[in-house]
Order: sequence, then structure tokens, then C-alpha cells
Amino acid sequence: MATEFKLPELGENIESADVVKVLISPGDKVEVDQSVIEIETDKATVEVPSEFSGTVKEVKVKDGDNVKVGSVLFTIDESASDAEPAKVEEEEKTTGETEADKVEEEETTTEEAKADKVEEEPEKEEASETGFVEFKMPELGENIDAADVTKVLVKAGDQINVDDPVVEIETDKATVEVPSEVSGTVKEVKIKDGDKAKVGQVIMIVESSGKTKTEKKREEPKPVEKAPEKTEQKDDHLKSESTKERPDDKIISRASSEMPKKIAPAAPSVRRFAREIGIDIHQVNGSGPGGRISIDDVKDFAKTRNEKINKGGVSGAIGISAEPLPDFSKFGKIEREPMNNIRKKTAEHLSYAWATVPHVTQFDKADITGLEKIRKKFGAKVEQSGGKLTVTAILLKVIAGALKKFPQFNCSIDMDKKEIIYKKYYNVGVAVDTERGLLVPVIKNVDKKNIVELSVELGEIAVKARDKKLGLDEMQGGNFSISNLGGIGGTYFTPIVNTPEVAILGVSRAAWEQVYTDGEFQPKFMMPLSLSYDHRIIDGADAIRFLRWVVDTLENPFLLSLEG
Ligand code: CAO
Repeated sequence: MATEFKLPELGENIESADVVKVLISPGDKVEVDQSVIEIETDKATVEVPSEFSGTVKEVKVKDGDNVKVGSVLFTIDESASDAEPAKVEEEEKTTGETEADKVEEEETTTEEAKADKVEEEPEKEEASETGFVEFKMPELGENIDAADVTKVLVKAGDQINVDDPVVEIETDKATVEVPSEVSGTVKEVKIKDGDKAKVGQVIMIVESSGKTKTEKKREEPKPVEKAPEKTEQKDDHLKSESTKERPDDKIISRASSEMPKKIAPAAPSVRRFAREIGIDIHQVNGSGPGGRISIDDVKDFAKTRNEKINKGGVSGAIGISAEPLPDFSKFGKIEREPMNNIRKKTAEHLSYAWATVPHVTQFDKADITGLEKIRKKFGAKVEQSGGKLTVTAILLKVIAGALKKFPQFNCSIDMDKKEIIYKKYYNVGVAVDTERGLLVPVIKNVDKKNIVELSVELGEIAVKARDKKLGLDEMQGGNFSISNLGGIGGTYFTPIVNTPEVAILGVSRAAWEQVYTDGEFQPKFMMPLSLSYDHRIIDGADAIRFLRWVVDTLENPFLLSLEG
């Protein structure tokens, strides 16, 4: 029966790709990992490797097509994979690739293959004790290869269910609880509080009761390094054959279900090397056959990047070395304490933003006398829904309207490509002051939520931030940030743009002022606003128009319905 090969997941927010070149035709014999289609996404041009070997039956796409992730690219007869050796010759003719080429190709990847084997062997060994599941530290996000274990939440003998938190970890970005992907009895915990756990490292061994999240996930296409369809197909196969077919699969790797979704045509050893030296493998162009990335490619990429850093001209680095510190203890008693991860990340991120973004801050004041009346009037109604109608919640809605009206505030800049990336969604981050430092959780699709919903979500997300319960996904994807210090005090301040966003609104404490209106001084509740923006993409005139619109809308909330 013909097997369908579908376009695998290509990465976060990538739903489709353009077919640049179809590399196979019906009748072609295809091997696993052979490039079959060249596609272009907005991130890169990549060759999609086949997950099957066999004979191509029908090719369902052509050059220039735009194909959705999950749609069928071609069908293949897998049963024919070992048959028809004569077709090799035919293949050589069609692809122009000779056996000699193949040998060369194989030679170039021998080193990687060896390394892959070394990496894969332990998993094979582990897969020999029935019922025991090895739970590994899942992928935590781009460029995060390890996390500090702040608290181990389980011990040997504990009964756990899928999604139960098992360990609390702190990464550069946040403190999160890692949920279990398996239910059963904890047999052994392999980490302790204070450890540094690497992605892929075994956290615990669980005697599985048979219920795992992975099974659920297996039904979804997960291309990662192996195309999802094969996994999907394998699983169907597994399901149809019940449990008997894998009696020796005793320890199952859980981390694999969380592997990155983009296709990086590189061996695991190369990916690991890239991760270890802090390189995002997806940014590296492969020089090998089919764009395959070798260790040398990663080294070249790192070298070029470092050269740029030294010239002070690359994103991700500042290129300024720290001045030596004086010996403070000469002047009095001192105490040193290590920065926690959030502080380290905040320091790095803000230094980067400050050094790379040409900042300008525009100030204004909004008369929120009327808005305060409305806020007080409808506060109880919002409370019934479990939220608190605060200035920040109202501002979220106002900002969504402003971002729609002024799209240059809802974009990011790609200086390498000299392009502007306009986002067609409206996610707004809110700075939350926590004991451990500043966190900026993101409220998604603000434009689609009403102020009651936003009030509830803001309250929940602020509590989560303070209780260390934020998930990484709740910290990502922001387009614009609001930093409201008004609950604490202050008049004006100059917030730093939360790159790669291009603007941030700082809000200070509203106060009663005598304002000359309609020929007389009147008491008005005035709220100071500070809009910092990236002058590379936003001009001063745009900024004041944006801020004026925000002020007008706060003063005349009806504008939200009229224009927002
Ligand atoms: N002017 C006057 N009063 C204000 C105000 C302002 N700009 N902003 C908030 N308030 C009032 C609220 O109305 C509320 O008063 P009532 O109880 O009388 O209604 C009180 O201050 C407390 O508000 P809040 O802080 O609970 O709620 P919020 O939605 O306004 O803010 C949040 C939520 C998460 C933004 C806030 O709690 C917070 O953490 N702010 C700090 C942000 C920060 O650290 N920024 C700095 C980043 S750069 O270093």
C-alpha cells in the first residue's frame, strides 16, 4: 500500500512553505534521508529529507506550489524499497548522482554517523527493561541547553500522573515547573535541588502505568529530525498490533517528543556541538549534500559571528568588554551574592537592547478623570468575573487599538536582511515586578479579548509570575510592552524597548492637577505616559501620533469602538 509523505512541521508559526524544486519523480527509488523537495519558508530554504525508502508512486506538488504543513507531498511504495536494483542506474541518470558520489557523500558523513551512533547507543540499551520509562529534561526553548533545578517535586515511590509537575527549574527566561509526560510510580530520581540539568538528561525513572503523553503526541505530526509522518505511520502500525510489538521497548525517551520542530539537516552530534557553543543550528547554512550541516559549517558560522561581534556590529552581542572593578572592600564591608538566572538574563537582555536600539522617549499626559469614574463604576462588574478593572487592563485594550492603527509599532526589524517584519497578531507584554526580578508575561491576541477578559487574564498572569508558575510560552511572542509603575509611584521614566519589539509604554502614577480648561483651572486626574521607541523604524512624528491616539482614547474611550 502506498504511504503518504506529508510536509513536516517547519517551526514555530510556520504554516506553509513554497516549493522551490521537486527533486523526485514517479518511479524514482528513494532512500531514507534523501532530499525529496526543496522548500522555502520565511526563515530559510531547506531540503526536506525523505523518511521512507521505496519507490515514488505519485508526486502531488510541483515547483512554485505553496504547500501547507501536513499536506501530502508524494506517495511512496515502501515494500519496493529492497527490490529492483536495476533502478539504481535509472536513479543515477535522473539525479545525476553516481555511486562514486554516494560513496563520497557517505565518507563525508562518516564522522557524524559515528558520533550519531555513540549518541544513539545508550537509548538502545535503555530500551531493554519493560515498563520503565526514562523521563528526560525536555527542550526548553531556543538556545537553552540547561536549567537550574530549584526544587525536585517527587521522590521514589510517589505515584504520578501525566501533567503532574515533577521538577521546578529556572532557566535564563523563567522559573517553570516541568510536567510529567507519563503516569506511574517513580522508581528513581536522578537529580537533586541545586543541580544543573541539561536538556535530554535523565530526570527520573518511572514504572509506567501505561498512560503517557507521548502516545497522545505520537498521533500528531512531529517531523523534528525524523519526519512526523513516519512516526505517525509507525504509531498507527503499533496501535493496530496492540502492545505486543514492542515488548523490548522498556525505557522510552520522553525528551524526543519535545525536540525542536524545525528541520535542521544535521547529525545529532553536530546539533549538540552547536548547542554547546551557543549557536542556533537553524541559522547555519549547510555546505554538504542537500544542505547538510557539518561541524565545520557550525565553526565557520561561529567564527564569522565572533568577527562581527568584535566589530560591534551583530545582533545578540554588544562587543564592549567590562571595565575592571575596583576593590570595594578597601572602602568598607561588602558581601557578594550570585545573580539568579532572571537577573542575569535581564541584565544581558537590557544591555543588549540599550546598546543596539537607538532609543527616543516621548512623554505625554492623559486626563483620566472620566476614565477613573468609569473604572470605579464598572469595577464591581469585573470583580464578579474574577478580575480587577485596573488602568493596565484598560491600557491593554487601548494599545491593541493603537497597534492596529499604527502597524510600524507592531513590527520587528531584521537588520541582517534589512527587512521589516509586520505582525498580523496583537500580543502585548506586561512588566510584572516580582521578588526575583522583572518578568514580562505576554497576553496573547489582546485585540480579540474584551476588557473584562483582559482584566481577569492580567490578574492571573501577574499572580503566576509572582508565584513562579509562568510557562515559557507565556513569556514569548510579545509585540509591544506596557510597564506600569503607577501603582508604586513616580512621575515619568524612560523604559527600555523590549527587543525585538520596537516600542514600550511606560505608565507613571496619575495625580490630581489644576489644568486650565475652558477658560478656567479645573482639577483633573492626569496620568503621565512615556513612550520609548526604536528610532530606526519609528520617526518622532509617528511616535507622537501614536501616543496622542493613546491619550485621546483614554480621554474618550468611545474612540476604541470608533477606531480601535
Ligand atoms: N496611576 C495611579 N494609580 C495606579 C496606576 C497609575 N498609573 N496604576 C495602577 N494604579 C493603582 C491601581 O488602580 C490600583 O488601585 P486601586 O486598588 O485603588 O484600584 C493600585 O494602583 C494597584 O494596581 P495593581 O498594580 O494591582 O494593578 P495594575 O493592573 O495596575 O498593575 C502590574 C499590574 C502587574 C502591572 C503591577 O502590579 C506591576 O507589577 N507593576 C510594576 C511593573 C514594573 O515593575 N515595571 C518596571 C519595568 S522596568 O524596570
